[in-house]
Amino acid sequence: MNALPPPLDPAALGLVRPDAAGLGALAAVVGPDGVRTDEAARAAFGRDETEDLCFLPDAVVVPASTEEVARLLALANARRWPVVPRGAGTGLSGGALPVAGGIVLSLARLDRIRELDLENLTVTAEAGVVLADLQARVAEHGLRYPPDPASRDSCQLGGTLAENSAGPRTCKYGATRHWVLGLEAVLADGTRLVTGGKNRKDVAGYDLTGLLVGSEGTLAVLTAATLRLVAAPRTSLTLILPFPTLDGAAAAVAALFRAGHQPTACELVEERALAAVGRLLPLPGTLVGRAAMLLVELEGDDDETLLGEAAALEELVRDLGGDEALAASDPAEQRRLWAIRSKVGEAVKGGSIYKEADTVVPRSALAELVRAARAAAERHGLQAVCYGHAGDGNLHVNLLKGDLPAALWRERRDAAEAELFRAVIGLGGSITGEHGVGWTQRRYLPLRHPAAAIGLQRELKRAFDPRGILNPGKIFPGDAETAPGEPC
Ligand code: 2HG
Ligand code: ZN
Repeated sequence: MNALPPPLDPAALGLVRPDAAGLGALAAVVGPDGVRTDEAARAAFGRDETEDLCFLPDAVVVPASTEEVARLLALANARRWPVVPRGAGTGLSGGALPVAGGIVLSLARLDRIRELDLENLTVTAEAGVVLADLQARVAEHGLRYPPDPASRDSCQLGGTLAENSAGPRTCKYGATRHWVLGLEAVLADGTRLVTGGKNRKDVAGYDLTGLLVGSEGTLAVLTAATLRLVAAPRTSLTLILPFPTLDGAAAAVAALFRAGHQPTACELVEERALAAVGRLLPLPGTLVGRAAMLLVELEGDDDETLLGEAAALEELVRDLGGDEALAASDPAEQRRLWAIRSKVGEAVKGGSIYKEADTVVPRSALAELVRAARAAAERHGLQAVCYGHAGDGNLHVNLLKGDLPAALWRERRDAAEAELFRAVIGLGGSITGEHGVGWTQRRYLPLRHPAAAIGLQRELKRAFDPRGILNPGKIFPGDAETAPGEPC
């Protein structure tokens, strides 16, 4: 069994960790190969993509059907075991970390695309389907499922539903929630729940589908979803727009939407992020030493229209002090330009322990957000590196540890991050745009919501999960931690 105490004491939450007899009862539900308690599995499922955090679960359980999910939740609820639903573990706010021990429930075996309905333009798929596989399957029919987080090649549909995942295309299409017509879910006590369906409109009662999407595994286990599809555009053009000033880049973001452009993506990389990515791959000369760049993706059905739109955009950018654009419509060349944006995370985080703040502000406050991030970091002797989805006002701010001793890093990190989030709220923003509150942002929830709104959300949690077995310790602040995460 676990040598380390879990950081949240399950007993304080009214929960119990499964003992050997309990694990035997689980095996009776999912079969002996559906339960893993070996060190390797516990270590692998004890971490996700969130910084350097790791918390060992007591067991990893891998059911093969919704029926098995229902039976194992009924058992866990009766015995008050913590249950942490998990997709591929690509989350960035610790949503899938078993912080109170207990069971990690992997949905990986629920991996069927149940139906592609070409009449209604919907697809119904199970939680364990890898997002890129779903996208490829609908693309065979000239269709698109628009949500496209950076983790598309490994993340599972269920994780994207639980986190209401977003990514670069959100400025045109909206996040995952906009594309979900219905859900199949299992409640904490094992009750199966079906919400919505294939109707494009349905205002009968509260919107449970909308509530469950983005509930971070705390209200129910999502096992399948019916999703809306659209026709895929036939052609695209990628533009890189270098700027000598941050304010110029920020002004261009506001101006291009005001002028009626509707890019599929509008991404920003500021100078420190550019410098970091320049250490990983060769940057085009025009980007070296620039204060910022925008990456804009235009999509449509004919090249001529896109070229006309690109020319208008370039003129607008020049008026705001921007430099000459780089453009690509050839897929290989487009991938090369996109790499300058998509490799930033790897470049920034590769060299240092870090803390990521997933900030979002109204688009008009983008430049102020970057300045606030830099100021908060510098006041505490740290460096902030910013990049992300400028079209949504959503920037990922990475605070870097560098070679600071661990204790000093933790102290400075916490102070700088709190200061940053206070500034973000002052700008009318929020404490997370797309990565979720999870474990790492929960202490900041009271900055974002008044007590009455948090109280109401806690009541919802109690209504869905009266014993609090589902993903304990997530979203809500205030549960006592007994220890920090341990390396494992
Ligand atoms: C992105 O926008 C993703 O690239 C990941 O949201 C952000 O680097 C990250 O952590
Ligand atoms: Zn992002």
